[in-house]
Amino acid sequence: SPVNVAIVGASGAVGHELVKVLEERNFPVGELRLCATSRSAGKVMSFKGQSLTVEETTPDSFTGMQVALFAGGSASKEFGPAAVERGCVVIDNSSNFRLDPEVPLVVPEVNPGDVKWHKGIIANPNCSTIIMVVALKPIHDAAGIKRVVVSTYQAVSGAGAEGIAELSGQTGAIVNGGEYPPGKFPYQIAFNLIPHIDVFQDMDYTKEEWKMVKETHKIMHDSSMGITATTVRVPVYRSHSESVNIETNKKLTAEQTRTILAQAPGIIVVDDPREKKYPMPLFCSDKDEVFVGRIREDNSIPSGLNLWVVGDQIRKGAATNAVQIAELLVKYGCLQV
Ligand code: 2RA
Repeated sequence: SPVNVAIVGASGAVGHELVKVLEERNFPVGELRLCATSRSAGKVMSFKGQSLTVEETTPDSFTGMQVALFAGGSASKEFGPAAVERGCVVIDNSSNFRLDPEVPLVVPEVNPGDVKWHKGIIANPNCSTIIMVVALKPIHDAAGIKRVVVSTYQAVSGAGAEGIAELSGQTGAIVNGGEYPPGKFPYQIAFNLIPHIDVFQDMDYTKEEWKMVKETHKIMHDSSMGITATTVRVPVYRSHSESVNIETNKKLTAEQTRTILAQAPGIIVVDDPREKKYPMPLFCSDKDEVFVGRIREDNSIPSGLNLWVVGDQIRKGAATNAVQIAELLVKYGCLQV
């Protein structure tokens, strides 16, 4: 039976993608209500050929809705409880509730069963975490992961539509001998890399780096896994890439790893170095899957692997994962009728 869905933050980059993914995956939407701040109210968006006007979010936006998809920011703190009180299941893409022990943190390919114990709110993990754990899970199941060393190459759209505007405006200005001061990023991002995403925290790691550690532990139900991350912003429009070094308990050959990953849900292996085939952000954007290539044994340790993992962070890293969680709620009969 059809499900009434509210999207909060509908007019932003993730909001647009949520609408698109609901349509593409043919989610059984009954009524779709698009909500945002007063600044974006009145904008018109389209869903399945229908024009829908964005309204300002109020507690009553959730009356009669069964699922509320929150695109990000502080809105879920402000309106999440009101949505839950009105019988909605909240799927929240912000970091507000991710580490709350009362809130499941779900990647459907990894821990789908966790949606079943929700108490009204389900959190969608951080984009770089989602992309990594989809690739880690089948390896963990097959060989047990002891330790992960990850370095990310994160696209500017991870910082929203303004990140894209800054990269394109700055690139154009610099190529033409002009200037374009940094705004969204701490330094010039055109023709540069910035090893700094989100704020610095404990031990001089950034919040983005801690998210990759703590969220992975929660999603994988294994806080003994050693994880260390360096997260870097790169001048790419869309799709995050990650160099992932893995130490396993049981030795896996590159060939075994390739087979395991190729059979795993949500993964496409692109790994034929002789034919110059490996995943790249340019070719992984607008796709729902996580792409893995450059699969190699790391023979500096008894059982080590290197992977290159790429995923569209607005799709699988945000909107697609959220819609997949909604699909699980339908499948498990977790929604109020
Ligand atoms: C980024 N991970 O790429 C963030 C977005 N949530 O900036």
